[in-house]
Amino acid sequence: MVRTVITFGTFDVFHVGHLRIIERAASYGDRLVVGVSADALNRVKKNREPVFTEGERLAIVGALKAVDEVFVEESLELKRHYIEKYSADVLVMGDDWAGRFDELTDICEVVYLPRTPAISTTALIEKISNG
Ligand code: C2G
Repeated sequence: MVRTVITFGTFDVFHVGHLRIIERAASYGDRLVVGVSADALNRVKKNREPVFTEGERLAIVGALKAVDEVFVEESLELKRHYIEKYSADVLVMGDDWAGRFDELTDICEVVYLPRTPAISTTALIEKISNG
């Protein structure tokens, strides 16, 4: 039996914290599916335009060795639907979301992994714009 892992994120201005969570997520199974937030979802969630478009973010995440399949995550409320659609056995999320998806434990395992310290898209945008 193939064990499928699913994870979600915006993955804007792709950095090593993103890479590490994707690689750790992949280690929980045989196949990793990643939901990449739509531009519209990102506007609602973070109140800003992503630096890279959803097409670009999908291409970057989809090219990673650890990733088998990518799709556009249209809404935060559709996790159950995506887990069923991709037959995921495990949902992996960063611990900034700890506890938020526990209601899904009736259909899959839910794992929260610690974030990589001291790096974020927001900090990178600030660093780049301040020169
Ligand atoms: N991450 C991490 N370490 C960092 C930064 C991010 O481990 N230093 C993880 C986050 O915890 C998340 C993933 O990388 O699991 C993607 O991060 P974001 O792009 O910030 O994702 P977010 O906007 O939180 O989207 O449905 C849930 C959302 O789509 C998650």
